[in-house]
Amino acid sequence: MERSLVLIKPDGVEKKVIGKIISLYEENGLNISNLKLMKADISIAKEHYSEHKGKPFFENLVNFITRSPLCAMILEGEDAIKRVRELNGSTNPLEAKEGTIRNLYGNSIRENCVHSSDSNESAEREINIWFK
Ligand code: FUP
Repeated sequence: MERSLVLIKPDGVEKKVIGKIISLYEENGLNISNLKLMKADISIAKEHYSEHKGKPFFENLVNFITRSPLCAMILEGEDAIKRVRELNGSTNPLEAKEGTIRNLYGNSIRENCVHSSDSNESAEREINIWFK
C-alpha cells in the first residue's frame, strides 16, 4: 500500500475547509493513517522545503507555512501518491483543473492550500519529518 504525506496548509485551515478537503480524499478511497493539527516552526518548514533552498520564493514560502497551524496527515491507498496529486491539481491554482482542491480553495501559487509527496522517496522523507 502506497503512502503520501499531505499538508493542508495554513490558508486551508484559516478558510475552514479541512473537512471538505478530507472528505474529498476519503470519497476517493484514500485512507487516513495519521493526522494532526500543528503550527510548523521555521526549522521543520526549512527541512520540508529543503529542495527549494536558495530559490527566490523560499523565504516567503517558509514564512507562509509557519504563519498559523496546518493539518498534517498520512494518506494510504493503491497509487496514493499519484491519486492525491491529481485531486490536489496543478501547483498554480489558476492552472488547476476544475474541481481539484487547488482550483476550489487555492489563493495563489504560494498559498495553494495543500501539499502532497511527489514520489515514494519524498513520501518516506516527509513522513519522517512530520511524524517523527
Ligand atoms: P508541488 O509539488 O505542486 O507542491 O510544487 P513544487 O514542489 O514545485 O513547489 C513547492 C511549493 O513552492 C508550492 F507549493 C508553492 C511554492 N512555490 C512558490 O511559492 N512560488 C513558485 O514560483 C513556485 C512554487
